[in-house]
Amino acid sequence: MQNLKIDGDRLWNSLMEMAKIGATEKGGVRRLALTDLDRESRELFARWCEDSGCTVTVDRVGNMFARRPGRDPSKEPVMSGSHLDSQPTGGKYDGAYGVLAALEVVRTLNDAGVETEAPVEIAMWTNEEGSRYAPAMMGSGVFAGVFSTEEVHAKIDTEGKSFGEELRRIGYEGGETPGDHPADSYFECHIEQGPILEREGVPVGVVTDANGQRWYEVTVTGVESHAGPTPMETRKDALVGAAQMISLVNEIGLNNLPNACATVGMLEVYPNSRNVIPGQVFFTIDFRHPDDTVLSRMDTALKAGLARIADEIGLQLDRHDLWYSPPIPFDPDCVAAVRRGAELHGHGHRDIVSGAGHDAVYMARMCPTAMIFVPCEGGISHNEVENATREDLAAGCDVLLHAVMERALRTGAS
Ligand code: HGY
Ligand code: MN
Ligand code: MN
Repeated sequence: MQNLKIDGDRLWNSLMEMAKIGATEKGGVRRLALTDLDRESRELFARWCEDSGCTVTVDRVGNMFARRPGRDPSKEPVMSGSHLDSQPTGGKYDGAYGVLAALEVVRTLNDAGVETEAPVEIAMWTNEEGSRYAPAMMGSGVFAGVFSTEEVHAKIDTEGKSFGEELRRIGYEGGETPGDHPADSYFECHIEQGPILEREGVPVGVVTDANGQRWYEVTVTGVESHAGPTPMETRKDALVGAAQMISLVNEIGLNNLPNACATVGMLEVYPNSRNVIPGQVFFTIDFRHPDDTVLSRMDTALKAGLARIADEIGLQLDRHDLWYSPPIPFDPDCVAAVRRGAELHGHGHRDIVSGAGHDAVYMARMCPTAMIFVPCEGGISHNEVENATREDLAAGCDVLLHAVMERALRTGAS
């Protein structure tokens, strides 16, 4: 078992093949959840899994599972996977690496004729990104019982298309009840999406914890009027209010360093005409921190600050607390298996906390879970220039192979 290694070229070629689906001119991918491109990536994934002897099932929110049988079908599967949907200006590796690294583990086990005790199963989660349909980690969230199938199906995108109708349109509303699918453990490979591993020259990140997140949607309403004759002192300018609120978000992030992150990613101005004082502004807020107490403190400061600014300018404030995903520790035994995999394969490694959310965050509620990070160039992700090296991607996949085999070859009660 110890000297078994994955085929790095095959993994790389699969990544490049998958990256053709939704490829953008700048070298990234645009493969939004539940679009025809999502369907195309699912079909390629399913074909590759079936070619590798797996049986593919789909649940009611489109999560896909490709199971490689083990000697004992009564044992719960050792799962590994990630997502294939991307950001609008996403990269080739965010998500796809975790799905295709899991497939490479299956292909390697097939080549070596390894029969595991427990089944090995690849998971492909619907709408991890939360870009077209918010919040993020939606498919794994339903699987973990955080969201209901019905509430997720009812979500609508900016064009008014519902999750459920789009899922049916692409043909991926399966019959399995989400979460009715026990698992022994779950491992996810992912690029770090931050600068630490590259900066330290370390190829493998042993992910011990994941940040907590709080997402908000804010609508500020003032009075739209003529930009010319309306005196400054009488204005109720929604954009001036939003601008002060956006500065507040940034300030809250800076006041909670070194681990806080605070981002306004979406902003819509109404009526968005150069000579009309904006009457309404919509924007989103994304807070992150590994310590729940600090995340709560950021939440309190935000709510007080938004109300103060709205009051000072005489604006109506509507704040929707969209999503809260608490910080989580990953399973010590699975984390140790990842560390052992790195050591056995002679790959440098260091413990690291995930700044990004991942499906593993919700799988950690269902079974022992851990993650494996590899560096990405400049720490850049959610950007079409996202890049990673063939060697690092292979190193992370070797570690995944070890962790999966360690769990799936165990005999006796799992
Ligand atoms: O937002 C996140 O952390 C993830 O990319 N969905
Ligand atoms: Mn991702
Ligand atoms: Mn992402």
